Amino acid sequence: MAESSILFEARQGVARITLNRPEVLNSFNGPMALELQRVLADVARDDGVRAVYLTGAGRAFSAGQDLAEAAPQMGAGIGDFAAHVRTLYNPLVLALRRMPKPVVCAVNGVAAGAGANLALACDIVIAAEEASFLQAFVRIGLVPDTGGTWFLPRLVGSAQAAALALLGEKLPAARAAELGLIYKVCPLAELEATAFGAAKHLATQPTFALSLIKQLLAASPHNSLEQQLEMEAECQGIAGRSADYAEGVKAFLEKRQPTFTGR
Ligand code: T3D
Repeated sequence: MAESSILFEARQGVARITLNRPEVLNSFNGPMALELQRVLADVARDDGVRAVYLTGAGRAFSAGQDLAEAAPQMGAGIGDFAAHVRTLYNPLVLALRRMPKPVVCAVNGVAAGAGANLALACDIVIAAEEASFLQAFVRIGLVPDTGGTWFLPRLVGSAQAAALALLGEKLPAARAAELGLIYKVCPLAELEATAFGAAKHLATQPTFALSLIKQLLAASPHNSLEQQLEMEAECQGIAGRSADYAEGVKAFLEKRQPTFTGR
């Protein structure tokens, strides 16, 4: 039986998701995108999972859309790219952004096209020094999708975003970190320990508060200062009633480490 294009396992409170079509650099065909949508939906609902770890098998993170599937000259190709993007990629971006727990992305190699932008949709992106980011779309006559035109200006400012999207040059991971596109880089040999370690740590933290922090950060670019202050007050009201807050304060006063349950 063919191996699944998405590998999944949950342990120590972390859902480990691996893009698994290494022979085509983990590029996405339809079934793979739909399978990732299904796994993300399951993970979002599973209270036993308190952090998500996303990476790629082999030497790449993901080369984006499988161009053999998309090519018009090969069979039917993809008739309606707009519908294709709406049904396959947009739900993936929204699932990652709305995930009520942190998502750590370990970029193990090249991340191109939709693959690059899926990484940028994650909360914390750690890349191997050997990895790179490539807005490959323009090289084949397409526009950035999968949230690229939303994430890039917000992460690196409009001047860098324009150059990345229009030139389609390969951006080495170290430069991506310098620009603020990603959190940090580390040697490939340390990527698993660093990024999975971060996910394991997050899985022990106050998941409910982490989810509220994600909501606050997501709302921030659209809010005035007054609106954001109000939203912070509202979220603090909710967080202040959580079991994890009670435990956090109790542990502090008792001079011990807290045991958060995510509630
Ligand atoms: O609805 C829609 O379809 C529109 C949505 C679009 C979303 C998008 O993501 S558009 C952008 C699609 N992606 C690309 O244009 C990137 C294409 N790939 C590359 O530019 C290069 O492969 C890389 C820069 C990513 C890596 O280069 P390199 O030299 O390390 O590897 P390679 O030799 O080019 O690739 C290795 C193999 O993977 C090769 O196959 P082979 O020769 O060993 O049999 C290559 O054909 C295959 N591969 C790489 N990328 C893709 C791919 N096969 C299918 N689709 C790919 N995207």
